[in-house]
Amino acid sequence: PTCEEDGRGALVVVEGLDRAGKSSQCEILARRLQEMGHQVRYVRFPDRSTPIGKLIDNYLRGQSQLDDHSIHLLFSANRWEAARSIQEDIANGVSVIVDRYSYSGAVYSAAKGNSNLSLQWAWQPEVGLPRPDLCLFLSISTEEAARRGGFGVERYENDTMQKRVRELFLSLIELPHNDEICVIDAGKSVGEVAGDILEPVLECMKNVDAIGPLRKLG
Ligand code: NYM
Ligand code: MG
Repeated sequence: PTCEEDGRGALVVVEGLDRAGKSSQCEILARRLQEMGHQVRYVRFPDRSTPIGKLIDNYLRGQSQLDDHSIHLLFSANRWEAARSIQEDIANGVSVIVDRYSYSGAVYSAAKGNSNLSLQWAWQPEVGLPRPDLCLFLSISTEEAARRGGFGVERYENDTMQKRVRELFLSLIELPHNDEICVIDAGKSVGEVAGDILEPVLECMKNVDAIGPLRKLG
């Protein structure tokens, strides 16, 4: 039995630093919602499986060099190529859980020390994409993130970058118009964080029909 036979699904985004536990939490969340009878799809960005995603994957693994603006626009294009199917799922009553979205897109590019990409410039290609009904920001200190395992080998996985990313995330989520952002203390245990996430997500899924149709990012 599904609970949203007449209504639309919810668009729920999970954001945060590398090693905040986003992917584990998205998997737990999607499974729990399915067990409760909801229709759910789990999507992650970058989606490395598409032709654009392969360019991104090569870049992140250091196999290619790209201009900062170019790679930024590829990350955004990777979301745009998925936008229609997300919209369709939502309209058909399927809730979509998204692992990283526009906030990561803007913040990581603007955090690059050697580029001059402003947060404002970096946000522009996101305008018009499906707007999340809820964004969960998994908040973790850079020290705790570092304790969870050594840095990976990909670009951006270093201390300086992570510190800047955290600051920019915090400046974004403090903007007054971003009322759909919910900050979660991701320093707790996996089980505790999963519990803390479930509540606002269920609340959001209950309320989406009052929100009306899926909105667009402005
Ligand atoms: N990243 C991710 C960006 O720089 N821009 C984006 O738009 C997105 C979605 O990719 N360090 C960065 C953040 C991560 C890296 O993501 C790979 P993941 O979730 O570690 O696979
Ligand atoms: Mg990562």
